[in-house]
Amino acid sequence: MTVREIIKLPDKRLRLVSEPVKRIDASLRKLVEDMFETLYAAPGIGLAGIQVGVAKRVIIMDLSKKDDTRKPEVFVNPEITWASEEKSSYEEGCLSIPEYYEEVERPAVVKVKYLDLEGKAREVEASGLLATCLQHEIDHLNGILFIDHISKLKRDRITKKFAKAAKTAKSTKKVEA
Ligand code: GNR
Ligand code: NI
Repeated sequence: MTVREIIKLPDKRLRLVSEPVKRIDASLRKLVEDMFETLYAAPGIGLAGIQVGVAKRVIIMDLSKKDDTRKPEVFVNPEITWASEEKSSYEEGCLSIPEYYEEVERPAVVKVKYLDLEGKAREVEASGLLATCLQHEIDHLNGILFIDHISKLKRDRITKKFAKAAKTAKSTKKVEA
């Protein structure tokens, strides 16, 4: 198992629409293992393939509390089949937008169909943190980030901040080299 690098804003790959998984094979299982290693190292509660640079429709999650038994969950080709009218708001963060947190309003309850790692079709009705996290991760598969759900003013501020930081890092590297 290997911790992979998490790609961050302003990396354009975060805007890619990921491709459906065609076959659940050894390479997908290896990707999932590495994603868990990466998630636990971060640490975070969910991760989409594209965050480690792989544009496949796979997400992983572990909502267990610190020090509790781990509860790894894998969702292959997840699709929202129903979303409640009722909304709920949660303070979100993203490993690809480090150290930025903002309230995001989303449907409070969603039904999601997906395949498990054995290729078995499943459906879950999710509420609370699971609903939030599933929607956040499925957004990643469609090139959408949580900052797309906040005001343009806040989004532009954070986008510019990360673009500037990347530019500075690049010029610093040149001096070091
Ligand atoms: O670790 C994460 N925490 C989190 C908190 C609130 C709402 C969503 C998330 S997902 C995030 C990890 C991540 O960036 N997944 O894509
Ligand atoms: Ni994220």
